[in-house]
Amino acid sequence: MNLKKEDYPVTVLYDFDLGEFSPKERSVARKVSDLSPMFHDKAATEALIKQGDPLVYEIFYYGFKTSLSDMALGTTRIQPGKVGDEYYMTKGHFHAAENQPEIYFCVKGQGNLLMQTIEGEFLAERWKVGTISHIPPMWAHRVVNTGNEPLVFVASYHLSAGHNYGPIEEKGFRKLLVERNGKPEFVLNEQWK
Ligand code: S6P
Ligand code: ZN
Repeated sequence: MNLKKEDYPVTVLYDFDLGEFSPKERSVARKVSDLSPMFHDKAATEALIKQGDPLVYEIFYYGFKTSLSDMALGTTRIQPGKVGDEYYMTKGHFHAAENQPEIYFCVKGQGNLLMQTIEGEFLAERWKVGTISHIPPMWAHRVVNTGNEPLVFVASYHLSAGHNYGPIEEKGFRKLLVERNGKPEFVLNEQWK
């Protein structure tokens, strides 16, 4: 076997307080403006963007690419907050490769994992620290932070899974998670038809 540099094992350290890997590899930050098609209250979205466009979440990830594999590890840290009455959340996506699953592991905070098929079958899992969810192929996935502290989760997936954001940008998930009387509540998303 002719080993290349990328074929050697890699070990990283996960910082539970920060919700980040060390050393850091790549990171992506998403602000309210990056999610403007997603939040249902367009006036509240515009107002927040004008007030400084706050950070909603960051993604840190390692693509452990070798000559034969592309297993990846990501961690996502969603800030607490709302746009209007709707809690901060990830954009949500299908995988571009239709046979690709994913595992999510909640390590900080609380919230919900929303999942949906292209036909519109909808499922939500309540999350607390320690919850591990398997997302089968063909299910779109989004995480919503309903708590008062950052929600952090670790994801394991293949880089070649890719992302397909189109259907979610267009009409979202069937249900929205909004605050009613100080508590999270699901309401029907009128954009979903
Ligand atoms: C990748 C995996 C996560 C998300 C991340 C942000 O398959 O599901 O790393 O990319 O949580 O979510 P989104 O919807 O903005 O990509
Ligand atoms: Zn994914």
